Amino acid sequence: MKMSLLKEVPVDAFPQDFAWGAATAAYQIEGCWDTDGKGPSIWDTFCHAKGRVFEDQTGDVACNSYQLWEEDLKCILQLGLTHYRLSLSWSRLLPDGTTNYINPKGVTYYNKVINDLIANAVMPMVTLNHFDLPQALENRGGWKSPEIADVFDSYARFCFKTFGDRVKLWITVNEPYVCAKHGYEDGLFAPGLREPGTSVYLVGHNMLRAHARAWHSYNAHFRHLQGGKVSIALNSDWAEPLDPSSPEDVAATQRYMDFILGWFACPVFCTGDYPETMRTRIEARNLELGFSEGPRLPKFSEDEPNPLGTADFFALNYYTSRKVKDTSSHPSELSFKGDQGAEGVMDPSWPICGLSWLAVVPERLRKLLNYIKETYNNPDIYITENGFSQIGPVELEDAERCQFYQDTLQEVSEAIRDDGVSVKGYFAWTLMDNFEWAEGFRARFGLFHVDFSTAELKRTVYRSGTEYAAVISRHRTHIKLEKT
Ligand code: PNW
Repeated sequence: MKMSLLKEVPVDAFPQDFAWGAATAAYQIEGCWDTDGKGPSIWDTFCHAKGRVFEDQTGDVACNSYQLWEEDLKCILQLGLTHYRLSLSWSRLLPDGTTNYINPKGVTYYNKVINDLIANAVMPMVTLNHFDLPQALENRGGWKSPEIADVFDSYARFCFKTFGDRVKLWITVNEPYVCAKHGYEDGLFAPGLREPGTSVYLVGHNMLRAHARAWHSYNAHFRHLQGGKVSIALNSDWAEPLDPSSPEDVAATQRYMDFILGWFACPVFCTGDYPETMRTRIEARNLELGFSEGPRLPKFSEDEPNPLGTADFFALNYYTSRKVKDTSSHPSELSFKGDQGAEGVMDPSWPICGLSWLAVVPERLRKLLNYIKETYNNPDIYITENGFSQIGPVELEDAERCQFYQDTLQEVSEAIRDDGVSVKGYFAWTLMDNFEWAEGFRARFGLFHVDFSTAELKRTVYRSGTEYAAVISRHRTHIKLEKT
């Protein structure tokens, strides 16, 4: 018997109905990119163009979850998850993105997944869009086009109507920050546009509009029948000043948070508008750079639903942290970073796991949870993603990842018990190794390893998977004892 590394997680700190989950996303796992009537998404197009992704890898096959769903289900059951977060491929359901044509095979696939989960007492949390916008919509302007809110709303209603009798937890859009910044500012993600300082805000705005429309649709037409909850998944670093005694760094740290988390959380949870720091900085920079082509940061129109109040819980994706220094007086071209006027750096003492941006700082999750509690009026929080990547040789004995989960869950337990943060669930990213976007398959986040070298795509549990399962099982036992 090996010593368990996760044995210290104090399971009694977690509420009885705590959601123990793992998450995935359609493009990262499904494969079958053009099978059974699926339409292409912007990630199909992006990966098929050369030079975008590590070694020109693609999600054409990925984990082949479209055909191997039952293998995924076995993994889910082996972990003993209470919840599983998946995303729907919009263009598998609606090949051209609109409800003009519904692909019956897509509906059949997701019905099977959802039914199998429920038959096994695993609650699905379903994301409507996790980066993979239908290409047909991109051809009409994609997230830059104002009409996208309407099209998204129709898609969302279709999903609520089709699956909402069984799905009670919905995420409209995954990480609007990453989608807008990587997709339209830096060009690292699909659709690969580099339009610094402009499109990023427009895209973010339309994602918020789309989200708000979908939430209102749910609220007006489905909530009373289905009784579910709808939110939007926001990613955020935790930030702290590089030099805590410098007022400039302290102010830059707040801007850093406002330009990542506040950008979306402030409109939805606080004021119905963007953070003041964003408006002020962007207007000042317009003057400075002589930019006069309209407001870069759009205004929310009075003629449509405002985003304020359009989330039934707070969905947080947390990976890493930064020390922040002020760069607001540095000369810079029109860009998001220039507007932010803050630069995040890593503390040299922080270990890096796999990916260069991913400093491992689990203890800062507790700080971020407290910040959300204070700033956004003590919402119920689901940690909808959090994980640890491996690069290089496969190590099934992933002791470092085990330590990471131990430390992280310890922090979450303290946030719940000692700080009174209302954390309702935790979803490990990710169920199994998969297509890690521009990094291809080289960065592995899985609780299960997937052998991509053969067509069987065999799933094998990592030690971290076994240990996560043991935590969940201890929590279940604890509940039973409490009830007797
Ligand atoms: C999230 N960054 O994306 C996504 O929701 C997942 O699909 C993804 O696999 C996971 O995190 C791990 O990367 C991110 O560069 C992608 O800071 C990039 C960044 C953050 C999150």
